[in-house]
Amino acid sequence: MTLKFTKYHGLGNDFILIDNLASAEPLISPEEAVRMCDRHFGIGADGVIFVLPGKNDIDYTMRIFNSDGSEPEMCGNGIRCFAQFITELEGQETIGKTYKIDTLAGLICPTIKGNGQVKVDMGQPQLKAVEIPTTLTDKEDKVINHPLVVDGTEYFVTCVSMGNPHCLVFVNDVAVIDLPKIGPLFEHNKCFPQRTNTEFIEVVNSNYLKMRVWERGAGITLACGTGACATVVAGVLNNKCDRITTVELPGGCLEIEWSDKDNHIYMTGPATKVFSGEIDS
Ligand code: ZDP
Repeated sequence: MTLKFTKYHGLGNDFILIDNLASAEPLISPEEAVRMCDRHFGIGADGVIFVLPGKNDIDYTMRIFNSDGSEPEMCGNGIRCFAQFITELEGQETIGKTYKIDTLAGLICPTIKGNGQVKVDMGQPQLKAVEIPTTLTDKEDKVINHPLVVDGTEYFVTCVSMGNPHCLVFVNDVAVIDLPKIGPLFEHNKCFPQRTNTEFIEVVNSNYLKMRVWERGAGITLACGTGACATVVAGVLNNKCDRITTVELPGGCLEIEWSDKDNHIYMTGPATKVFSGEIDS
């Protein structure tokens, strides 16, 4: 079968987008997604994203496979790429238009801002241990600045779910963190039954944070949208940043707002088309 695809990236977090509107199930299997994401034997990407039909008043449904074939609930950079790809499929880019997208993390609403920028209502963060999920504390309790020993070092972690799990760690200098070594030890730590994304964060000032990420199912990536949102939530909970803060990732910056009016998180950043093509699958 020949499959049409389009490559997009959000700050270097790159995805293969598939027009899957003719079917309610992804056109390819997780195993095929792993092959397509391979940077030597495939197209190369951090994940594959499917544009599926919506139900009732929902415009579209988004599903994602990570580069290891696992399926995350949500993807922040991915949904910006998704929104920009929809404008391409629809044949017009309406600035100010908001889409209702169904995800495994619930309803997520991106708005087209023009110049490739997309602002996304990412919904509310979940903070209870059972919602992350983590066994670090009692089910109903929050995990804020909680000790966790990994590889003999004691870290203080805050846990936030943006639909997908995040473990946030404030450090003095993100540059010295040995991500390939400790990232997997956080991801597969037994206190995270669904594994976890892990972000290391340096406070530059109260409205500017630097972050590096080890993603569940994808490893080191240049950016993580849900991770940037979770970073600002953790920063506010630990009195380290304002509710409106810039998060600098290796691939560039995202503007994040945790609104005190509706408790929703708003993320603004770019989605950039790279190329489109066809692959024999
Ligand atoms: O939760 C997970 O398994 C993540 N790897 C999903 C992808 C998250 C992403 N980097 C983002 O921007 O939120 C795409």
